[in-house]
Amino acid sequence: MTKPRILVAREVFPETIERLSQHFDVEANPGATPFTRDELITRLQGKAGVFTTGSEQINADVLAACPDLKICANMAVGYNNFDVAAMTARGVLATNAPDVLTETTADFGFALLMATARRLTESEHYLRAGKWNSWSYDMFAGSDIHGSTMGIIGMGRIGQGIARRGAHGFGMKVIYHNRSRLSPALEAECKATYVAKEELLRTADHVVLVLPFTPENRHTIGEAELKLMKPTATLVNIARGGIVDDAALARALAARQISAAGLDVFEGEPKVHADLLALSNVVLTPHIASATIPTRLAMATLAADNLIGYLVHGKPLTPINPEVLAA
Ligand code: 8YV
Repeated sequence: MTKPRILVAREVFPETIERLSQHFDVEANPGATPFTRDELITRLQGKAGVFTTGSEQINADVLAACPDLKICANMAVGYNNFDVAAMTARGVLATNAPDVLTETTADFGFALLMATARRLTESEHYLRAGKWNSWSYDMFAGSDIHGSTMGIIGMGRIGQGIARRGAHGFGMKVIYHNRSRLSPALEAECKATYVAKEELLRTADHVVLVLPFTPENRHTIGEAELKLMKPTATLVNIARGGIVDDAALARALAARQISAAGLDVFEGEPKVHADLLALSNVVLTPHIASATIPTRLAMATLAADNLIGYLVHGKPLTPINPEVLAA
């Protein structure tokens, strides 16, 4: 029996390719760069499935040009690179990779918060540049984590992980804003209090963004929201580029309207706004919140198992549009 043909759009672990090759005729991206849109379409001809990352845009045009495609399996929990409505309309299944990255990503959110509040990278650059000559009472004085108020916008699994770390590990007061309130039991477990977005922005010492990107969430934090924040506050974005208006943030940081920011995601990444690059009160990392080897392997394995689950057994593990299965 001939095996179904699939495309792996980005370089991944050899063991993931091996796992997929047991069931499929696999074409893998041989290089480290993403395919262009046209290249992706060319390589998807005759393919029943594609293993994607956040780099591949799967929209109505791509789907129309790839009539053999039955499933797109994202190696990411976020799936704003998928036009899910267009996929559902064409009967193409979409899957993501939730849960396996929750704790690793929450660890990183906390690391970025601490690095930002305690000016870790700025002070390291100073030391490496040979500028450290003596002690001074306010040298790189930052803001406290313990005992402070953390405001989390987006209280899904990762937001809850950050809340637990803050409340249980650092004695922080945790407030949150989300589309819907958590159950009383979950609120108690996370020691988190639901508040309106404006109240969160006005009262939090540290604002952490962990919400998914949707067109409605674009610029959740812009000029008006930054004006509400305390001048001593820090802002951390581990969600998606576009949730923050990066140009407005750069202006607010330059004017010390807020104290500092920690950003793992950017509008138009991998490009980063030149005004952010020029500032010292911002910690910048290249979208690495889920980047530990065990977690990235678990994400790749889940994406692979979704392809195997659907194309071989008719049962994907984590479908985004399960209505395709019922059709
Ligand atoms: C991925 C992510 O590394 O899971 C997500 O949503 O943002 C990251 O963990 C990235 O999207 C590559 O797929």
